[in-house]
Order: sequence, then structure tokens, then C-alpha cells
Amino acid sequence: MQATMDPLKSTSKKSAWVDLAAHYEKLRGMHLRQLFKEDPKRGERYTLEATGLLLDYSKNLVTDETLELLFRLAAESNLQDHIEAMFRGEKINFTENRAVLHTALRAPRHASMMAGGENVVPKVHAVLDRMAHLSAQVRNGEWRGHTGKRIRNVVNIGIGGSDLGPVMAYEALKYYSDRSIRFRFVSNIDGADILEALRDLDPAETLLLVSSKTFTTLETMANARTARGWLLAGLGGDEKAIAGHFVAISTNAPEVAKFGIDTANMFEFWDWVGGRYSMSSAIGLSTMIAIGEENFRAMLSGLHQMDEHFRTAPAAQNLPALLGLLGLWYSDFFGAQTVAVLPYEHYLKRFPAYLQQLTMESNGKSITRAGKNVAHDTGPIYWGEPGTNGQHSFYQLIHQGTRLIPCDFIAFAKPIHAVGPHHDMLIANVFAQAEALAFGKTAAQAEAEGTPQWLVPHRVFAGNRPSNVILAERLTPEILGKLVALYEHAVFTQGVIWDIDSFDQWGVELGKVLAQRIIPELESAAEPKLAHDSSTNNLIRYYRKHKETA
Ligand code: G6Q
Repeated sequence: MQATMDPLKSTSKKSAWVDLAAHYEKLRGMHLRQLFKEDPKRGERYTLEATGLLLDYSKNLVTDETLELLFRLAAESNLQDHIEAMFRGEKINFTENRAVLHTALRAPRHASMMAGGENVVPKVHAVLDRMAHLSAQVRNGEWRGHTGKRIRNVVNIGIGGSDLGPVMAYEALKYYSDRSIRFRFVSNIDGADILEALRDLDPAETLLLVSSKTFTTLETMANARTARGWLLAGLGGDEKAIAGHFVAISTNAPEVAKFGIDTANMFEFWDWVGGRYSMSSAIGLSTMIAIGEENFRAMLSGLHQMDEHFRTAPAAQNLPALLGLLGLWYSDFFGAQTVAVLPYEHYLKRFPAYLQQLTMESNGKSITRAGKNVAHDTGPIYWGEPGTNGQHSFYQLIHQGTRLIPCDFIAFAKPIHAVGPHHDMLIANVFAQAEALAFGKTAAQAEAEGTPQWLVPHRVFAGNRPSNVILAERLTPEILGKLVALYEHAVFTQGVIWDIDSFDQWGVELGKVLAQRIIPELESAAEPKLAHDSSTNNLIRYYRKHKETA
């Protein structure tokens, strides 16, 4: 199957790509002011609504011809075949020889999705049901710690994909969470992280979720061991206390048992779930404890609805495909280096950080499926902050700097909390920013405002700076699911066209082994024989010399 899907031509030699390059040359002098003037209905025409999300893409530097070419590029890259192959459970993560089936994690109970010749949906639901049982027990106080106290604190220990999704979802859905339970998330190997997370908690009331697909990750295992020491010290050193306070979420039962966690307290997931795609697996246990089974299932339903939309909608009506193609247009033809993600919803404050991993770990690749260097740019840098905070800081560069920074604004018609006039003020800022970026302010307009002549160049805004506006009714678990899957599949779309493996992460694996060699050199009492480069050797010597001195 892989062979038949392989693109016949390398990406930048595809006819649509060549035509897009020529089209870019024609379009580059064009201004959004002109495009809107020529088509008074552009705002309506370039708006796509599906699954309860609305994408206004009218303020992009595109025409009908651009869109046709982008859709042709998707077709020439066999996007639909690749989508089908993912849903069929083919091993599209070919460098790791794995299927990519996070979509099975949110498939309804009656569905069938195959991996390795087996329908995996029943086992997905078996784990979900166990998660629901444990969540209910913790939330209703049935689950008791070693001393008989109910759980008041839940601490998730994990990193990367085993942290960023759970943190983001917890923050995003805090309003829906049980406020009588405190949630903390520990990821960093820096001891300050776990220390600050545990310092004011009573071990007798604390449940620790050790979340690690491999259960070998340095940071997570070190933090888990420290937490175990803290727990045992607080509960009189009785090893039996572990059972009431530690739960593991992993694919690696032997390592879980070795750590001392009863595998009856282990929640499983599978190698066809990539870390950054795992928030809807058992890795989401903290989310389920926080918001309850019903809300968690609503989030899964949102994810699934977007999965189905992505699988079935034609490219021109396909939200993730369109978002991915627009991003690629700027990245590869305008040379844009970054994308700003700007949620105007305070609860989404960790969404940009979550997206950074999703997008940059997935598409930060430079080798094609055929093992050649790519001849085009791949994943742009994602970054962002919630509005309106960013407006008082880095937006200056987006408005008047020399770089093109496409922006994704995300906003909701209804606030989570209706606080006086706040929401109208918040949303007015979204619309105003997108408008100002697109249309700017001319010298004539600045002059008409009475700006002194010498100041006019500084008060001019060139405009023509593209943005998407994504709107939904209200941030709910279901809508969050849709937003997550929207970006997951936009990333997939780009990865297909860039002809890369969006599902491996050899750069992360490298980091996992590199430090292992240096740790003993920092720890050893005797002066170690160093065989690194002169810079690394020197840094190690400096550290060793200074680490013990007051
Ligand atoms: C995600 C990556 C990476 C991973 C972490 C944690 O796609 O693979 O971020 O999630 O390195 O790995 P473990 O869950 O195995 O501890």
C-alpha cells in the first residue's frame, strides 16, 4: 500500500506546486484591501462552518485560483488516500513501523477500527470504562488512601505528550472540573517542579498518576521516585501505601510492576498512540477525574466528530485540510517562519504550548518518505499567548515589523463567565486586531487624523497581514475536542504534502539518551575521564568545580 501512495513526483516538482510558485509571483503585489473591494461578498464566501466551528479565512492572501491550486496540490499528494490509510490502521509511521490510530481512541463503542488485524475499539472502551470507574471513585470519595482519607489532590507526573495534553485540557476545562480536588502537573526534571507541586499537599490525601508511555523516561521516572519517597516518608514508610496512592498510565506493564505499582492500578494504551496524540487515551485520566466521565466522553465525541469530518468532507469543505493548506501556502511560498496562535479565551492559555508540541514535533522534519532531503520548508514555528495580553507586547511586531506572521485567532460567542461588559470588550479586540492586520492604515488616513508629517511613516500600518478567525459558540469539552482534532488533522495534511513522517520523533529520542552519558560524569566522586569536545569537557569541569561550593 505504501508504494502505491508514494507521490510520483517529489513535492516541489508536482504540477500544482510549480503553478503555485508562478501564481505567488502574480499575487505578491496584491493587497487584501483590493481583494475585499473586488469581491464585496468575500467575507461570506471565504467562511467555512462545520461541526460547530466557524473558520473565517477571508483575510488570507488567497484568491479562488490560489485555493484551487492548493486543493489540486492536496489531490496530487493523494491526501484522501493517506487519510484512509491512517484510519485503516496502516503503518503510516513508517520509521517506527507503527499504525497511527489516535482516532480509534474516540471512536464510538460500536465502531470497528483495525490495528494489526484486530478491532481495537473494544479494548479502548474497556480502558475508558475502567477510567470512568476510578474517576467516579475519586470524585465521590469512595477511593480512600492508605490511612482511609479521601483524595483531595491529584498529581500527574509525565512529560511531553504525557503532560502537555493533560495540562492544556485541565486548564481549558477547569470551569467544568470538581473544584474540591486540587490538580497539579509535574514534568520538569528540575527538582523545583516536584518540590513546588508537593510542598503543601498531605500525602494521605494525594493520588499520584505516573503517566509514561514507555515508563522509562528519565524525567518522569526521577519525579515518580521522588514522589514515592515523599509519600512513604509522609505515611510511615509502609510500602503497602503505594497501592492506594499510585496509578500508572503506560504501555509497559513490566516496567510498571518493577516500579512497584500494582498492574491492577495500571491503565493501558498502545503503541499506535503517539505521545502528542494521547490526550484522549488513558493519559487523559487526570482530565477525566477533573471533569467527570460525562464531560470526558463529550470531549471524545467532539474529537470524533472532527475526525469524521476530516475523513469524509471534500478538501474545499474540509476545515483541517483547509487550515493545513493555508499554513503551507505561507510557509512554503511566502517564506513565513512562524504562526501565531492567539486564543481569546483565558482558559485556553496553555493551548499554544500544547500546539507547539503537536505541530513542531510532528512536522519538524527534513527527510522525505524516500529518505531524501526535502526541497522545501516544513513545519513552521508555532507560538502564542492568550488575548488580549499579547496585544500589549508582541503584536507590535506582527503589525509593523518586517516579518510576515500568519495568525490564528480563536474566540467564542459566549463567555464561560459573563462578567459585566468583559466579553464584548474581549471579542471586539479579536475582530479589531484581525481587521487592522488585514487593512492597516494608509498615510492618507494617518494625515487625515492630524498626524504631523514627520510622524506619518511611523503611524502607517501596511496591512495585508493574514489571519484566520476560528469561532465557536462556547468553550465546552466537546468544542475543545473539535479544536484539538482540527489542528491534529491540519498537521497531518501538511505532513502528507511535505512527504514526511509526522509521527516519529527521533530528535526527542536523541535527547533521551544524550544526558545518560553525562550524568555519571557529573555525579562521580573521582575525576572522570572526559572524552567529549573541548567545550562540553570544559563545561563539565566548571560544573563539578562549583557544584559543591557554597
Ligand atoms: C510525543 C513524544 C514525547 C513523549 C515524551 C514522554 O509524541 O514522543 O513528547 O510523549 O517524551 O514519553 P513517555 O510517555 O514515554 O514518558
